[in-house]
Amino acid sequence: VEIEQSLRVALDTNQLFLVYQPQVDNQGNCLGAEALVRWTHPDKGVLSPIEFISIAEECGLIIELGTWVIDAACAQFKTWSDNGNHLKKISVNVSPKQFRDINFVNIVRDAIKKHQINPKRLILEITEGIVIKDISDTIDKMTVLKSLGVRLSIDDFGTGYSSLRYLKELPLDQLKIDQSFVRDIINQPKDAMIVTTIISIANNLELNVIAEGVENKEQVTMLIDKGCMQFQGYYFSKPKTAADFTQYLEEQA
Ligand code: G
Ligand code: G
Ligand code: MN
Ligand code: NA
Repeated sequence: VEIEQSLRVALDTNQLFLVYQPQVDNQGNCLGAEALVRWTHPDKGVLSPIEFISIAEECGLIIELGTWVIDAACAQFKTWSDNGNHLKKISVNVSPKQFRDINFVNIVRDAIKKHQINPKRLILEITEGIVIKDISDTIDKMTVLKSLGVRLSIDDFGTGYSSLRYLKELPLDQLKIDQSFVRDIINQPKDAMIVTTIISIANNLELNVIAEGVENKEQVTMLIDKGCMQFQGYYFSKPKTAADFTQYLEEQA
């Protein structure tokens, strides 16, 4: 309850901010960023979303928080574009409750319109938890979102209730290989085989595939060898503040 009240205050007084983790191609060139929320708590300092997203979900504040995240990420993307830093994409995380909110599509539409961003540059990262609730509702909502032009990615792919059926039925654009599979890809043949399989499913279904949690060169080499051409992880960069990300983009250009 205490954290719930302070989260309410956080939303009202701008204590949340976004950091941006680069997503890169096989040359290490920046393609885009994943926006990740942080909270500067007045007493506790900067909090990770692990410490407050599930609370926000339980108390219903996730709708407002998620709306703020989408708006702030679109605003920042627009600023980068206006300054000549043309990212191919900006990814935002969408929680299951947020996705199921009846206003979700309107919220996405409003942000795109307000910030005048090309909708195909916006990637919504959705977890598999969304899908299991009600597949036909999920298909319907995703279809409406796709009609706006935005792109849809399954985050943490392979860790939830992965059903191959939804790969067939949902209008997806991207699979994001969970970091738990990438971590031991060099030493664990089973992890390597799972990653190989995810990449080949993605490539065969003409879905984009990105590996997360990439921490070293050996992992990059192996992933490229398996046909994955997009990466995110500490090997390339930790999440950066907007100011640091801007500087990083200018150094890349
Ligand atoms: O940024 P970090 O790697 O600490 O994120 C921890 C977890 O919080 C990840 O699972 C990530 O998906 C989630 N997360 C980060 N930002 C957001 C956000 O804006 N909305 C939601 N729903 N989850 C987020
Ligand atoms: O669930 P999601 O993929 O949105 O979570 C992203 C989380 O992974 C963030 O908390 C981010 O800080 C973390 N992360 C990003 N890159 C790496 C990495 O290379 N190694 C590890 N261990 N965590 C990472
Ligand atoms: Mn994510
Ligand atoms: Na993920």
